Amino acid sequence: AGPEATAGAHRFPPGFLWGAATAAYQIEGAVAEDGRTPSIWDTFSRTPGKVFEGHTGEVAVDHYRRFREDVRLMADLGLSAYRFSVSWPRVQPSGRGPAVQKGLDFYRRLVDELLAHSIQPVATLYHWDLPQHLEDAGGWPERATAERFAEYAGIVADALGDRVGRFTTLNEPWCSAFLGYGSGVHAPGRTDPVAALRAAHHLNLGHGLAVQALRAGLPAGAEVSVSLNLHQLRPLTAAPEDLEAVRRIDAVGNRVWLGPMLSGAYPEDLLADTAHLTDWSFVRPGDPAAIHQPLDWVGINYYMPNVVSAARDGDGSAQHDGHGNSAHSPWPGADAVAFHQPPGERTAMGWSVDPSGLYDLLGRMTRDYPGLPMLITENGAAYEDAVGPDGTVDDPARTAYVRAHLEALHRAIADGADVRGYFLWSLMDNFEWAYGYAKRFGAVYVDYATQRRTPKATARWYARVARSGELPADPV
Ligand code: PNW
Repeated sequence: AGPEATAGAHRFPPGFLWGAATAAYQIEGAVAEDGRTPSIWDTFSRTPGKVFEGHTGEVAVDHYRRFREDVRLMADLGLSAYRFSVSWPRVQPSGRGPAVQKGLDFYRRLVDELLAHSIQPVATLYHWDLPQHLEDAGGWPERATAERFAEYAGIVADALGDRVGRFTTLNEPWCSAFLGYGSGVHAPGRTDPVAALRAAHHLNLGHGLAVQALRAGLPAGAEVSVSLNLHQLRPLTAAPEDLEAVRRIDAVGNRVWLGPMLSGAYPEDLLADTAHLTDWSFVRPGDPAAIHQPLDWVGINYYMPNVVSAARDGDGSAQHDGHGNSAHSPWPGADAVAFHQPPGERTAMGWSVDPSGLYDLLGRMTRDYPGLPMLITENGAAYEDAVGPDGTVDDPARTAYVRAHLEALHRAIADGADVRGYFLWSLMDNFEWAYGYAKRFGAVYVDYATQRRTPKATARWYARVARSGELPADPV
């Protein structure tokens, strides 16, 4: 069929948000500027052996100083929305007590610049940069951290509520709890399954208390949500033991958040799977109700599906799940499970490229939580980019990845999923956590020696999509 046959075939709903996303520690740098104190990621990245080649976010992409240039790049990309995170230790350096106005002023200036370019801000309160002071007091395994988080949420609501219309509380609490306190591949690098489960509960509680603080402090009509990295799971075979492996990973990967946040209770099977580790007595009687707050939508971060089975002789277990190398599992209570790499295309992260996982995940969410709007708050891919002799960056694999996922998203919407926007991860190359600067997810290439920004071919393609509201008929 010619272009006539397909023109308009992939048109997105009116008002659909076309965005890109970043996170404070991955882009800002300026870690000791204007009263900011260290976060757990400053400490972790300065600890030898934790991050690739000892990279840190000390300079990152210098966004704290270059934000005006970066907002211009967003405008060139045709973005109608931008998702960023607020650095807790920048606005409340000790993790408690009064706010630092200079820190808040940075976000006020950033948001004003966005609004001047007609780009709608979406602010994430917590993208993994816990003030080190709070980790020293016990971190997320302690209840007090959830209470501190709600106070911080109130500060941000007061400071930005007059100009930011959409907030999310936590980014990917699964990573915070289970990579941070379970497998230890993320900050603070602890490897204690009970601490990880306690962290999960106090992240849930922090979310619920923060939603309440945001609602109390924000003008009517402000939208409040959370971003979850839900794991789209496939059994290796239809054998009952492989379906059981899927159930276990779904419990500790997905329903540990979806249950309390959206249904008001922890799943019984999760409590049973982890009963040999903890009796969950850290969950107090009023907690499920505190966590179960109405949300305006749910943010979904999707990169790849996971194929799992019961562990068989000779299988490694948690090493093969794409979550970094650790002898310690990020799946407490689901020990005898193996992760499998399906054949086929992979990104530079080794993550498989499979947009049908996004389609399936959105179908599941639509069935399980009818009427709940969703935003794709992250989706994207790392590839080995290089600046060509003519000064351009050609990244056809990334463009194909994004296009294929947008086609899957379009199909999910056509089949009834209420998805209101899509945020590409990431606006620009940045500090990719344990991988340092070695993995590039950006639509915009950053030369780290000079901080020079160069939009990749994907950026130009995405600008066409964002401006027209539809996928161009030509394949890439
Ligand atoms: C997300 N996993 O991280 C984060 O929200 C971003 O900050 C990050 O840069 C991006 O995805 C790319 O990695 C993840 O192990 C880190 O499944 C690890 C996993 C998932 C998401």
